[in-house]
Amino acid sequence: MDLDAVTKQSVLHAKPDGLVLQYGTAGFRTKAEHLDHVMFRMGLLAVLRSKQTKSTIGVMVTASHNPEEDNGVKLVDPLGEMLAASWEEHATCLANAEEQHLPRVLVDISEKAAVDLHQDAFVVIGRDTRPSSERLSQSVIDGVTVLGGQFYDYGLLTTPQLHYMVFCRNSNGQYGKATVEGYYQKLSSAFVELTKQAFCRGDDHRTLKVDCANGIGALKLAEMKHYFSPGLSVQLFNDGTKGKLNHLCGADFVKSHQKPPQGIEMRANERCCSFDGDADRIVYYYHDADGQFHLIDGDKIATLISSFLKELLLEIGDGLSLGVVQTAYANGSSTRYLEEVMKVPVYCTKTGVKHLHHKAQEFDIGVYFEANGHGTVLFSKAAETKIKQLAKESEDEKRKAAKMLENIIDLFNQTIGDAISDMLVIEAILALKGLTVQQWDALYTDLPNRQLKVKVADRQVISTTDAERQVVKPPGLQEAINDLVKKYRLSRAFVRPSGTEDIVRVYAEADSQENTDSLAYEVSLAVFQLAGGIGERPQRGF
Ligand code: 16G
Ligand code: MG
Repeated sequence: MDLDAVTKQSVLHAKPDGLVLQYGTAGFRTKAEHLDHVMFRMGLLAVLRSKQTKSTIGVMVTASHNPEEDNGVKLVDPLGEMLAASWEEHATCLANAEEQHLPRVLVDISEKAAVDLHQDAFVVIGRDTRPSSERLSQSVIDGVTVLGGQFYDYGLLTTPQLHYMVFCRNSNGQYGKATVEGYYQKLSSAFVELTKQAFCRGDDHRTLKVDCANGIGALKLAEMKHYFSPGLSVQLFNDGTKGKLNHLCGADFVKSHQKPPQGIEMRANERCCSFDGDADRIVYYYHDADGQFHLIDGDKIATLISSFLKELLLEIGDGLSLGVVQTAYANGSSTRYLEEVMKVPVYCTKTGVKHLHHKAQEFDIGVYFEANGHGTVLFSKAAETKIKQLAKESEDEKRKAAKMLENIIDLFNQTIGDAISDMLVIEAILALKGLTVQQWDALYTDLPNRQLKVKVADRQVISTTDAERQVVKPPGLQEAINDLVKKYRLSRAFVRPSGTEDIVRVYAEADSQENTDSLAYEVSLAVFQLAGGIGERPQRGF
């Protein structure tokens, strides 16, 4: 390591005095103007991680659903997964080191992680459409270069596309070709193959309206849509030509406000969906004939997908295990439906894709979705091998099911939730089952729910256990929540410190919206009183 060169370059990417940032649930995220030094340093870190793993590492510049003025960065590990937890700590140390300590911190990390400094390093870089992203990705490149790493800059990519590229490169192309074209081809040929039956039945031309959050998803879907037409035609809205990124649109807006985005024309009973700003989240929705809005969130997506998979698994009858992974935010009705009606085992993990992803890896086929629309399906190597074998050898009906599963394996992005890939799977299932969006929605009825935020002096005073469903500290808070929950029917509530904002989140569910809102308010008040609330007290009726 040429530490003198690092010191010299680092001056050009100086850290603002006193700024402390943490590698959170999905990397660093804050106002773009504070991130130049972080980007440079993540370039340095990616080189060390690449040397240590002897693999290609990814760096993605995006702040997902956050406002356009923000930005962020996350590293992608060799198998296309999120960065390992021990390296998140290294990332935080490196980002916060004062200029004069930078060389020492680099040496420390290399020693602690036993990095072989003679090893070559290769880093691939992607970025979203934010105005600041191009400049910030140049700072990543500066960091990579000064430590002697090689790089390839993909330029504009969705987050899941970058994850895909990393995995392709580290699997010697076995997972697919590490180009945007390769991504389009892999997904669309699996889609076309899977839907052949449905589309030749005559219910061909299907249309879907997609709100692209004025983000990168619009560019990529516009390039890709010719690959899967005429079976499916997608109409893009909020494609970035007029509106602002994530402003009054996108999956996060639709899910949290439970209303349609601006800038989309919805007619009664038309199927619509929204991506978030970096296209790793998707939610569906529609207006019924009475003009009422219906949201189909990640829970209902997981239900549709797992019931389809379960049918195929019964058909091939090979004892492959299927499990569904959710978080505490999953609507109680979805969990009940999965467990009691579908008889599928359901597990709950902490919030954040990496937690769900790791749990899902325990099954032959692991379906994971957060209610907010992050999710995918993972197939174990053993399951994949078995399915491929059955698709070649077994008798007719079995083979048909195995072939479908084979296409589904290719269609799901196995590295991380991917709005484009999820959308294609959902569209394929709806077409094959001949389901309308209303029929899908009617699988179960969501319990009324409410999410609120509470400001406290230090959100770390709250610690939780049981996949964030129980508070351990401060004392008395869990007991207070228990007493409040008892007042209502079909009720549930939990609180957790946010991993991305300086607030505590409150979630409540009950038999009616009125009761849910009361419960959410009362729990917020308990947090405010017992966990050091600041500013205005929570108000009833918000
Ligand atoms: C991040 C996570 C998302 C999670 C959210 C929770 C990834 C890629 N993203 O956006 O999964 O739902 O954080 O935010 O892991 P919160 O901690 O502020 O509630
Ligand atoms: Mg996102």
